Amino acid sequence: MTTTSTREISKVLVANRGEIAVRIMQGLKEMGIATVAVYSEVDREALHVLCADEAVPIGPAPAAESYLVADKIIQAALETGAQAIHPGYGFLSENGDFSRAVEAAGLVFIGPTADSMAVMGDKLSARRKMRASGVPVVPGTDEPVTDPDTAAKIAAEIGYPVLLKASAGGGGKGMRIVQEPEAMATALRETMGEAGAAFGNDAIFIEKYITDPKHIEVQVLGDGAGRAIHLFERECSVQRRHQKVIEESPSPSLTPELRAEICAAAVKTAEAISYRGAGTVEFILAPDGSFYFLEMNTRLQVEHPITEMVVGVDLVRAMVEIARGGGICYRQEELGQHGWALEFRLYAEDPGRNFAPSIGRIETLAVPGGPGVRLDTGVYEGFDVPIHYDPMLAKLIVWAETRELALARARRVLKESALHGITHNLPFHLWAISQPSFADGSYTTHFVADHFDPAGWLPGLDPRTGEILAAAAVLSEERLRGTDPHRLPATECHANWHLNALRAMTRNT
Ligand code: MV4
Repeated sequence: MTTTSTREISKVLVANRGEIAVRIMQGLKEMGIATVAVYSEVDREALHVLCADEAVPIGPAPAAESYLVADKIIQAALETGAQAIHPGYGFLSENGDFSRAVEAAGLVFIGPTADSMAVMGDKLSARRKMRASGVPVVPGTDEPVTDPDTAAKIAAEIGYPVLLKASAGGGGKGMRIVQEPEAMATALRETMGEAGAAFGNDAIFIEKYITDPKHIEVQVLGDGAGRAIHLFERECSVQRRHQKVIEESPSPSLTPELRAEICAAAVKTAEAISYRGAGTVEFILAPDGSFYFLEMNTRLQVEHPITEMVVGVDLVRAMVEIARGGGICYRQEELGQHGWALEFRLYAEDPGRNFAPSIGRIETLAVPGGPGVRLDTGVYEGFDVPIHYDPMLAKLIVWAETRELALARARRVLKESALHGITHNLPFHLWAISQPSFADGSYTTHFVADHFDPAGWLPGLDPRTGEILAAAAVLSEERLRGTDPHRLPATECHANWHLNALRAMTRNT
């Protein structure tokens, strides 16, 4: 057993922006820990800056000149007297050089070791580590393949179709499906070229291509000394262009037996690398019920709130406790899944234009409260959404006792929510949850590609315009009829326009 020294953490710098920076600061404040924000020139009035006790400017808008500059961030922590840095997700969160530099500066990095990041950041080394630890990996190679004839020979053994994957890739970048031997040479050359250019590493490996898989991931916490626990699974199969859009927990696809097996494999993964802090082990679940390790994300994830709601934990607090040297603050035996949670990512994007990002000022952001409703937001009314960063604005999370009730609650909350000033994907979410394969839980990673038709999507009319017109129509009709607009029969209109219309008329006027 290692003796874990206890580190004082009473002030933390959050090296991030947007909703995750806000979420982390909320957790820190509840622990009585002071918060320091960093911000770029366009983020001077961003929500994470307004939420922090102190805020330090770190440079121009482009992330490469601000949120990705390790030295400036470490300097800000030292100057403000923070003892630790929480990296959030994205930016520097999975950068081993950053975590090493943080520790070299005498600060605590609230996350895993650089060694864990290195093993999992390289898909081939992760595959080898998992195979050696007895975690199932997709049938394929454990060494890079460069020669097309060797590649074709391996593919013939595995059986077509196969997938070429870049060892340095991830999140769907640097992958190619090969359907037949004739296509191998070109595909291999192209994937190697792309990987070399994108990641500075052209190592490619081959895996059997699993058709129509589900994406299941398991939340873990490790103590950094070889012990880990799991916090059950999330299903993240609603994605487009390898970006998740809706996640839920539990997964509707797992039997209790399969759940136990996958969660045990995730614990084995974390323990095999003496993982420290919060991490996520991703698996693909094939239609025949077999599951395979895909990759491990060595950070707090976007979709962590659904685990928090179903398991009843605070993952930010757990991360800080581990970083302090206090170990894992939950015991496996006391954890279970209670009810059902769904997360809807609110993006500033136009579903009708291939989900192209949109910009503008948030004119209205009104999400109803009520039981089982959580909004993790990085924006507020009056905020100009900058073009420089991720277009995700906020996450709407709902919890209820059962999946059916959670879906009913989600439908109500999505309909009653108003987001004006930018084009966004709230209507997409209403569309998604009303699809039969979503409603019955049978959806796979091909859900959006198979069912969503951008050509049939409504053109991008500014919703505020539409609602003000609708409100004017309601009010003039009311004047003629002399009745109360609140008593109108509820119209099953997908934007719940009469409620939104009243909001639109009474806000910012
Ligand atoms: C796969 C796969 C099928 N077979 N590997 C996509 C992102 C990266 N994490 C790995 N991915 C996949 N790997 C094999 N052998 C299908 C995917 C995949 C996918 C995985 C998870 C979530 C969404 C996905 C969408 C398309 C493809």
